Amino acid sequence: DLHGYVESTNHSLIIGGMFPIHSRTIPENESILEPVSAKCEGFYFRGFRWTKTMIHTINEINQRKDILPNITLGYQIFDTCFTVSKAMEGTLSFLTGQDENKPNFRCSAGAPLAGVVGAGGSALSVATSRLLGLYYFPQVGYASSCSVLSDKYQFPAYVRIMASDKSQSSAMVQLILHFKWVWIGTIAADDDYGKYGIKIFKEEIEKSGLCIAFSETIPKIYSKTKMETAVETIKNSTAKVIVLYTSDIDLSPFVLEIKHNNITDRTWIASEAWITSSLIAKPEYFPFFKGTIGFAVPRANITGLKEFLYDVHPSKDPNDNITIEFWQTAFNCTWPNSSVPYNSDHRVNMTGQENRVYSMSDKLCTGEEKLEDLENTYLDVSQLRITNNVKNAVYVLAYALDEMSRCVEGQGPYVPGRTCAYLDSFEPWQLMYYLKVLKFKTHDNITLELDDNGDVTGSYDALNWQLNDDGKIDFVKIGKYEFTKSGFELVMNNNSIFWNTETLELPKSVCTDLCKPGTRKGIRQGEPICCFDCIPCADGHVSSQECTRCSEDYWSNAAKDTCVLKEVEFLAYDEALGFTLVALSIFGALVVLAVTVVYVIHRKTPLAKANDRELSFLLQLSLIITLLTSLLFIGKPYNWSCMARQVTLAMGFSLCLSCTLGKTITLFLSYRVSKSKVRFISIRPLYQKLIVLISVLIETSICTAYLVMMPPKVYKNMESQNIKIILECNEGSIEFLCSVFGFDVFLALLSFLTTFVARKLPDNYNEAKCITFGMLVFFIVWISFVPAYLSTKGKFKVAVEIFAILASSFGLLGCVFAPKCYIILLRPHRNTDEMVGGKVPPTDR
Ligand code: TCR
Repeated sequence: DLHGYVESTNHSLIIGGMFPIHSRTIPENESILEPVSAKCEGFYFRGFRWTKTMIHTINEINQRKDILPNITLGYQIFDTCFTVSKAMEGTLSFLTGQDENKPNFRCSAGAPLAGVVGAGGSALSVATSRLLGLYYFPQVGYASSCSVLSDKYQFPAYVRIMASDKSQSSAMVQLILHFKWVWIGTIAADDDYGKYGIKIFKEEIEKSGLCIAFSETIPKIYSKTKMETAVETIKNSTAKVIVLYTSDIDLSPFVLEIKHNNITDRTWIASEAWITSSLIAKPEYFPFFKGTIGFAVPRANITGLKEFLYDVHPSKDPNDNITIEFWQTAFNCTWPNSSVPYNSDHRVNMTGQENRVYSMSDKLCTGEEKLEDLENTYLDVSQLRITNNVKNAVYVLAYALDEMSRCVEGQGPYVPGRTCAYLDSFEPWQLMYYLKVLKFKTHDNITLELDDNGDVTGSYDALNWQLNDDGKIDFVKIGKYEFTKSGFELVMNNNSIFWNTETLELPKSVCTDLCKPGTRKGIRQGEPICCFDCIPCADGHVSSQECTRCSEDYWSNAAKDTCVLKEVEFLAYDEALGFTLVALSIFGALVVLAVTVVYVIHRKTPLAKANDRELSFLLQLSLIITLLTSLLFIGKPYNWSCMARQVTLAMGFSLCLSCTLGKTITLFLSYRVSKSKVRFISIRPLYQKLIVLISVLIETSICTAYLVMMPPKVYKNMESQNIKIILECNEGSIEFLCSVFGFDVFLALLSFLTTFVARKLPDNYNEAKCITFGMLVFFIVWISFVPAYLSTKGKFKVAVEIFAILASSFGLLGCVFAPKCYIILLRPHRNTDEMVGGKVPPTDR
């Protein structure tokens, strides 16, 4: 009852084969009373071509004189109908030997069975090789690529002319990385091929940091709801790139579903089993599958195969039902008087979709139909890929047998005794030995060698679906995936790729677009890493992908995409505040100069001479110094200006205050003297100057120590304000600063106290009162300076200090010199000796 081919008469060895000549079994509806072998339907031209190729290869080997010269090979081929159950049936038939129940494979079809080629799909190979493996029965796969078949512990007798899907899955990931897609959907057939293929693919994807958008399976047995959920998922997903790991047979109902739902905007990544399949690569599906990319095993040409394939006709053998069915299906007619059922599709009952029924025809076949007019996969020898594997698989067995036949007794492989096995009496496990170490040159001159797992190394062509001028689909080679010295490598030729996008440009497949500059990825709880929110960077951080802090002198701009130099802040000459302060201080200095001029002109007058003229000049000089030091505070600070400003200020003040002290001491002493009724006492001006000299010396030494030991420096203040660098002076040592100005305060206090006591002293043009008042102004200004200074920031700090300097200087100027100038210039009558000496109380008192 098994479909298949047997050709064994007079042959001394048989090679078994298992091929999917049909693509499914017919579901049995009636209640089954006894087990029957399922019937098959859906003629699979590709599988038929493979079958024929095996026969062709065996014929070829039989004709060759160089391998197995004294032996003719026969074959026994079963149709697996692409189902596990049929494949198992076939395997059992191999093992039992025709109709026997107990395994007796040495007698099958009249000659012993040497090995089996096949079973096509992985699920079938897995099942059959478990059985064959029990007997260590050599099995050579030609299409099964599932990774588990590499496991020699589970499948000891299985070798294959096909790389494991591990390579294909890595190739796909490389391809995805190459095109920078990150968000990938996967669809797998519900069998070992699909599930293991996608499993490895997923592992590789995750290793590369990419994400899987969804994983769906295509049911083996048509189920409307399952199909619809899968299609719905695709529709709802943003993944534009979808990996489809399935054989073409399983894929075809799904393709109809895609067409039905008009899904045209996806780029499909095809697995090896359907990338060149004419079941899928039909022009009518092109709108949905254009631009598909996938990997196929390298193509080959097989000489003579074309002619052999054309040499098929039902009239040659009336019992060859398969050929009759082929003819009926290919030409859409019915062969007269044959029992072969006309090609049918029992799935219609399940799907209920009438449009999937094959159009039946009552036309009778004439036998005159021309194969040449036929466009059929079976006859298409332009894409011989798996077909070439079939040829090589047969050769593997033949070469292994050939090697075995050349064994020399005593040098054989089997220990002990280094014996040989012989073609007419070997055990299957003995042939396994030769299979494992086999190395030979194929018909197209490629050295074929099986690795430790019984696999061949994976090399693939990357193909792309494009429409050619005849309206057919071309499989254009756009690259290759090969094993090189540096490991596996994907080489792509991007220019020749046709993309399934409106612009014909590379599609994008992302969950969320990359974050714009100035933002960073924010994880979404519970979602894959490729889906994220974009969160703006914090101030002072910029990003292209990750937020990074700007380096020291830089700060982020408003868009947070670049670091810009921080604004440098200091009190500049050319801004209003700075300019006003400069003007004020210069004005003050000019006023002091004017006072000096007045003093010089009137130097002979008693008032100018009173209380030491030189001291007055010194005082004026010191005021000029203090007023002008404010200039040092304005403008960009440098190390030198930082050092100069405090020191000059302190020196200026110490000079100023020591002069005042010099004056007040005189007043104080004269007051004491006046109390003791001694009216005239003149302190020698020398002492006054000595006081000044000593004070200035002390101050100088403190300042020198300060500058030498802990000088003030420029300091970039970045803490107080983020977006600005405040250039300021770091005072170096607070202790020193305090002592420098502390000395000034000490002098000020001294002069205040002395004048305070002497303020009642009659006259001297109220000098004592004026100085007291001046000192008060001085104190008030500097006392209020402290909180004001501490509560301001940046350049205003400096401004506050300058205000204090100017205010105190103007205060002193106003209190000490204004009244005197007033008298000198406007009341010259009071500028007389009597008045100055204080001998006579002033009239206006
Ligand atoms: N490996 C698949 C079956 C398969 C196939 C094919 C079937 C491959 N290539 C071409 C039909 C046509 C690759 C498996 O199941 O392992």
